Amino acid sequence: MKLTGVELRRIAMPLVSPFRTSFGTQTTRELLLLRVVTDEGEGWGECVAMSDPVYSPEYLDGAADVLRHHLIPALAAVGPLEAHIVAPALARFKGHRMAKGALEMGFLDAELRATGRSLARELGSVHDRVPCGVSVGIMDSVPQLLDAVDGYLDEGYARIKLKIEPGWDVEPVRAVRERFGDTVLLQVDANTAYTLGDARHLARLDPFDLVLIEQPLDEEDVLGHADLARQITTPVCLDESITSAQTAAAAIRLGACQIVNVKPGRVGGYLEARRIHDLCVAHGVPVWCGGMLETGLGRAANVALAALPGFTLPGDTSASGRYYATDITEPFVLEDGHLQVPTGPGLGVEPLRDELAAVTVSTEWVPA
Ligand code: SMG
Ligand code: MG
Repeated sequence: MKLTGVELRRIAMPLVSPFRTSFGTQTTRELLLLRVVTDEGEGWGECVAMSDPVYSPEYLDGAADVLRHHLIPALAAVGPLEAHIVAPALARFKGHRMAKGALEMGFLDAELRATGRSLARELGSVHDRVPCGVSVGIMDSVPQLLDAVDGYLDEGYARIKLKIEPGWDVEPVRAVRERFGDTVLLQVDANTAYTLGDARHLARLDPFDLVLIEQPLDEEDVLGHADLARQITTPVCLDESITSAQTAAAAIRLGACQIVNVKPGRVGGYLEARRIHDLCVAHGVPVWCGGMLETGLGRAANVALAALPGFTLPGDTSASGRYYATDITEPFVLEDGHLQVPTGPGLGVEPLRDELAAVTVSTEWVPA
C-alpha cells in the first residue's frame, strides 16, 4: 500500500450523562478520527486521547500536531506500507502512543478491507461475542449510584466497575454489595488517586471480594503497586502504568499487578495490545479490554481484541448507548450481557454519513 494522505477529523459527541472520574468530569467526548487513504483503499483510525492531558500525557491538539508534523510525513517517506511496518517506522519518535496507535489502526483497517479479512480473525479471536462490563462514574450520592448500578444490571451488564477516589471508595462499594449481593462481579478504578500511604485504607476494601482494584497509585509508581499488592488481598490491576509489552513484562516480574487492563490506544495500537495479551497468557495473568469512550469504530476494534482467548474477564466494552444517544456507526447493542464481534472486512463497521457529519467539528487533509 502507498499512502495518499490522512484526513484528520475532530468530532464532539455529547454524553448521555456526565462521566466523573478522580481526574474530572466529562459531558462531551471530543475525539480525533483518521481516514487513512491509500492507493488500495481507505481505513479508519480512532485516536483515544482526551481534550486535556489528565488521563495520560497525550491530548487531542497534541496528537493532531504530532500526526501532522511528524508521524504522517515519516510514513509518507516509507516505500510500500503494511500495517505491521507502521510501528517500527515511527519508533524513533518518543511516546505519542495514542497518535501512533490511531494511525496503525487506520492502516490495519485499510489493509484488511482491501483483502477481505476481519480484524477479529487477524488478531486471533476465538469467540463470536464477548461479555461486557460497565464503568460507573463517581456520583453525588450513594442512592444516585445505586440507581445507576440497578439500571446497568437490568440492562444485563456482566460486571460493574465503580470509579473511586479518596472520600468515595469504601462506602459506595459497601452499599453496592449490600444492595446487589455478593455474586455481582464488582471492581474499582482509582485512576491514580491514592498513594502508598493509603495502603491501610485501601485494605478496607478487602472484605468486599472485589475482582480487582485498577491503578490505585501514580502511573510511574510501579514499585509502589508491588508494595501495595503485598498489603491488600484485592488483586491489583494496572491501566495507566502499562504503556507497552515491555512495561507490562516489568510490572508482572515485579509483582506490581496480578491482572492487566489492555487499552490499544494507550500502548500504541492493536498489534502491541496483542503482544501484551500473549505476554499475559504466557505468565498466567488475566487480561481484559479497557475502554476510552470510543465511538463505534474504536468499539468494534476493542470487541475484536476482547475476543482473544486470554481476555478472561469482561471488558469496558459497553454498548454504544452507555455513552452516546447516537453513535457514528450502527450502534453496538447489548444482547444477554454480550456484544457481537464484527465479522466484516477490517473493523467490520463504517461511519454513517449523516451521523458523522452531525458531530464533526473540523476536518483537515494532510497529504502524504
Ligand atoms: O469506554 O467504558 C469506557 C470507559 C471506561 O472507565 C473507563 N475508562 O481509566 O479505565 C479508565 C477510564 C479512562 C477514561 S475516563 C474518562
Ligand atoms: Mg482505568
